[in-house]
Amino acid sequence: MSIILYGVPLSPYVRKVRVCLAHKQLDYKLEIVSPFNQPDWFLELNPLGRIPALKDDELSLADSSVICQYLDEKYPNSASLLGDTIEQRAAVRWLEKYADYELAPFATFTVFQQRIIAPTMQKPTDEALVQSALNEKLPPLFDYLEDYLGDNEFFVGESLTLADIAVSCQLMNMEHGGEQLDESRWPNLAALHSRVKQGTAMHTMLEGEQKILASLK
Ligand SMILES: N[C@@H](CCC(=O)N[C@@H](CS)C(=O)NCC(=O)O)C(=O)O
Repeated sequence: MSIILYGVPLSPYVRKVRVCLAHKQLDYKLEIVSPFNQPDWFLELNPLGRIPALKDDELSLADSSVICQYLDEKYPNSASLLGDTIEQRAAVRWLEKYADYELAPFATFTVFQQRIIAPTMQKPTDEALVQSALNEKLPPLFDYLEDYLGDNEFFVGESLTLADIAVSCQLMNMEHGGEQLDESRWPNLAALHSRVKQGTAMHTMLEGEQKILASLK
């Protein structure tokens, strides 16, 4: 078995795959490919030019959801991250999509992008855009997740799934952008994020991410 993951650690989608790989205790090599101006060879792995992509021996895959589902099914050596029943698996897919396509535009592609990435490209931070994401766009999305979660330990079932990981990965980028989830307003969601962050799979890689973040600043 030889797994290569292509991308950068600060991408929430790359982080999702890394947490999944760590959960499955799979060895892999992280080959750094930036989301900007990828080399031509990378477009053969993902013609859309987005990270992450993954190679497992002869197989190459793109898209974090596709990759995580593949890893879960190919290596059933630990508890499934996809849910146990058909109903649970549907709920996990919904919440993962919600995180990847609804939270991401604001948590990652606005707060993180504007505060951390834009300055590295000599572009000014559009703080009005950040404030609109924080005050108008994200709160209703967090309200929905807070209600969905209730006082359960995990979004779906009794153990960690890709739903928890995907949501937490987006919150992590918001945090990297200097914004914590308000725990007085969304206490269950904040507690879930904190649990996922402290889990060994995520915890071990956050130290490395903090170093990269410090170097960018
Ligand atoms: N749905 C994709 C989203 C991946 C994605 O948007 N990655 C960003 C980096 S965080 C990227 O590569 N952006 C470059 C681009 O869109 O050209 C996934 O889950 O893998």
